[in-house]
Amino acid sequence: MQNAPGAGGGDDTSAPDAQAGPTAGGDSDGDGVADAIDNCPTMPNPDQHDHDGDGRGDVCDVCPHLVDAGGDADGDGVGDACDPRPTEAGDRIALFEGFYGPIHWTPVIGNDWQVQNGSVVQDDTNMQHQIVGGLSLGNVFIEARVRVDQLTQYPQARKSVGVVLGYKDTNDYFFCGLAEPQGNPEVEGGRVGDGQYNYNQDVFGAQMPGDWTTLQARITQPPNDVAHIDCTGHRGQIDAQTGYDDDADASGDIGLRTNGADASFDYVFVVEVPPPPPSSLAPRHAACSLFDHAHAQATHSRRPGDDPAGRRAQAGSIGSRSDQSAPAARRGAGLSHRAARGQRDARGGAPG
Ligand SMILES: [Ca+2]
Ligand SMILES: [Ca+2]
Ligand SMILES: [Ca+2]
Ligand SMILES: [Ca+2]
Repeated sequence: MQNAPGAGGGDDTSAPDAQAGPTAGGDSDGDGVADAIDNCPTMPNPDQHDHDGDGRGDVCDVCPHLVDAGGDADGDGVGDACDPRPTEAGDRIALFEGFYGPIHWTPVIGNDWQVQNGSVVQDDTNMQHQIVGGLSLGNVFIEARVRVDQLTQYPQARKSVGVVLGYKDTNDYFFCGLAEPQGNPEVEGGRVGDGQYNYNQDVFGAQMPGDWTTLQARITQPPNDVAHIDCTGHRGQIDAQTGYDDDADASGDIGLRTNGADASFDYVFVVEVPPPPPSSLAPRHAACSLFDHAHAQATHSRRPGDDPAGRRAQAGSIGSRSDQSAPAARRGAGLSHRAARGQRDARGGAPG
């Protein structure tokens, strides 16, 4: 995932030489695009996709989802502008999906999704829908750009749109997304499987549908310790974040999810991060330091995990039917989050 070095120079007038790097008249990577106009001259990419339009093709762009200078200080292939640990090597881009054409993700809840105009779209507002990418990952950072287009017209139905991490089955996964449990959009992060979520009660300044929101989530789980998810949303000038701890396995697949909402996802970017060493829990809440690229001031942010115990009773925005069983099995510091599990909407999700 390194950027093409450009060695060999475009001014080489000799015949193409396989060892000389890109040449003006050659096609070093044999992808059918001449080096002089190939946006990844040393990596085959006949489609020339360049999602962020910065001149580096997706396959050789160290931050394929955002315009960057190509810097990668720790040399791990994840650009400085998007590296969860920009000065520590060992991270890797596990997935970049720009949704250029039909996708082959698996619908595990609800129906197939459609790719339209460069986004993957779920337009059914009547129920839950969830697709997963078919990856097996450990600790991950995931970013997705999403726009909610329409909500279910049932006022009492839960509404949420977000990314799925640590997916193992439809009863066991983490979630980070936008939700609108009481008419106010917010971010929430948590796990389906024990029914607990954290809610950022500092709301976004608009209804859930409308402009694009960037969601970022990172799961951190030291060996033999609790998993922590940081969940952040960036929308216009407003950031919101929350966090959640769970004594559960954070590894698994990644995916996308809607409930009671019509939404479009522009891209998904996933970095797999080595687990931290045991007992290196601090700083558990350092996620905001990851996210200072291309985003506005965190005028509405709050520390994840400091959600008071007395959060709203209407807890269940995600609406999985499975999230109302199984007692919480959480421990450790910062686990003061006692969502009103038993009071969530027993209907579970949108009508139907
Ligand atoms: Ca190429
Ligand atoms: Ca690019
Ligand atoms: Ca880029
Ligand atoms: Ca890096």
